[in-house]
Order: sequence, then C-alpha cells, then structure tokens
Amino acid sequence: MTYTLPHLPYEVAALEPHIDAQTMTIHHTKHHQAYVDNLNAALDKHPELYDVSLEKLLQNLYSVPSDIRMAVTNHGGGHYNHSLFWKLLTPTYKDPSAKLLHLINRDFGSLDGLKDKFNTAAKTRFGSGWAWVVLTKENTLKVTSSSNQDVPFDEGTPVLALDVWEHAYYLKYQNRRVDYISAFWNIVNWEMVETLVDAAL
Ligand code: MN3
Repeated sequence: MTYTLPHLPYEVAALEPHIDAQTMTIHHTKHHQAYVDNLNAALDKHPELYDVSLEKLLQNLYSVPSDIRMAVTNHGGGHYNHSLFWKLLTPTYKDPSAKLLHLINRDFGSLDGLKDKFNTAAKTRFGSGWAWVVLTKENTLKVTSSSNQDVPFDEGTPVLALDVWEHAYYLKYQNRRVDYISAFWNIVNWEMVETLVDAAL
C-alpha cells in the first residue's frame, strides 16, 4: 500500500497565533506531501518493502537496499516525523497529567527543567532538524536532537518532537527560532505525549 498524506487533526488556522494558517497549509500540503510522494517513488523500486512498516524500515536502514536508502532515510523520516508532529500539537492545551508530571519531575526535576533542556536542544541544532524527548530503553525520559529528518530511534522511542527546519516557522518568525520554540509550549498535546510514553513503557 502506498503512503498517503494524513489529515491534520485540527483546522489549519487552529494553532494561531502560535503557528499561522499559511505556514500550516504549506508545511502540510507541500512539504509533508513531498516526503510522501518521494517515499512512494523510492519504494516503487522495491515494492515488497511496502509490506514492512515505516517504523521498521527506519529502525533498520542498513537492511534497506542501498539505491533507495538515502531516499527512505530522508523522505521516509520526513513522513514519519511530520505524521507524529501534527498529533503532538493541539489547539486545546491542557497541562500534563499528574502521572506524566511525575515522570517529568523524576527525570528533569520539573516541567521547566524539561523545557530548558528541550529549548537548548532546539535552539542549538544547527541547520535543519528536530528536537525530541525520547523514552530510553531504561524507561527514562531524555532530550535529544537530530539533523535533517533523522529519527533518534537509537536513543529511544520518540514521545515529543519539534520541527526546527526553517520551513516550520520562517513565514511568521523569520530568523527568530527562539520565539517559535517558546510558542510551541502553548500548543503541546501532553495527552498524546502520555499516550506515546504509555505505549513504550
Ligand atoms: Mn517540516
């Protein structure tokens, strides 16, 4: 089965003023769509790989045929990351539950402790990439970042993600990546974070 662009779980303007409708529209229907199209174009050369989940392909890139490995890394990663990212945003913000906050406090001291580490990772990722919270194999929460569309599976299971490619913020924030990062905390879907943590524990 070829990959298709997932629907956004909210209207394109729903995350304003933090993420504007024009950025959402272009990001979703142009950038994300291009990752989907390019992933399909690569897998069309080895259609048996449509039967392997995208997660498995990305976790075992060395088993992907070398002629499409780079395309699967970049466009498969792009499709995977954006599909996750849209779900991690919400127009109806709610603080983390007591249960999730307990884990956050254990591993970062406080929610502000998590935010500080994450903000630094997002700010200092040079060029294009992502900031992440992952749940490690030892079941602890950890902040990391990755370049391009790489997914940090070697560090753990992604449970929170922020796209820091310029295409994610440039129309509204221009060079002010820091302002985009602070705005992100108003639209984080902590319920989804908890769901992802629960599934990985
Ligand atoms: Mn993007």
